[in-house]
Amino acid sequence: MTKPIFILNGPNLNRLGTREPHIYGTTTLADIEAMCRAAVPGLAVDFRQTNSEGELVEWVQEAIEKAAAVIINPAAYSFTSIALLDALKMFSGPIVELHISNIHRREAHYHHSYVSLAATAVIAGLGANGYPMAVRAVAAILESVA
Ligand code: DHK
Repeated sequence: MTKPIFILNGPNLNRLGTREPHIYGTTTLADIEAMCRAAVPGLAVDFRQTNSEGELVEWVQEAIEKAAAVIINPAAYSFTSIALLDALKMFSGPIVELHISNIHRREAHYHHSYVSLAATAVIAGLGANGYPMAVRAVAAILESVA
């Protein structure tokens, strides 16, 4: 696979490790990046985080030409951003939406994700382990269509 998988992370995920550990655990984003890079040996991974909605939209636009697949934890923008949904709708490859926590078991404002309307699949509630699982799932999808 020549094109990398883009793994995009939204707002406040740079604080993982100390941020509400009873919900998000103590695994840092750097740990998660290492888990993703180790998940499928030889698979190219482009791992990024931003607190900016506009930058997340620009990265999804960049993925249209440059990525084989997108794994995205949009964090709070999942529930607010039609701009992010519109950008993801332009991406033709597999899209896995990922949440560390089970958003459907949390407060009501976390129950409706716009991003899910463009996602191939959604992973929620598996903690940091959801990330390497998403990488393996995406690799299997890409293998099956190769
Ligand atoms: C992360 C966030 O920052 C929240 O806004 C979401 C998501 C859940 C997560 O579980 O990874 O609600």
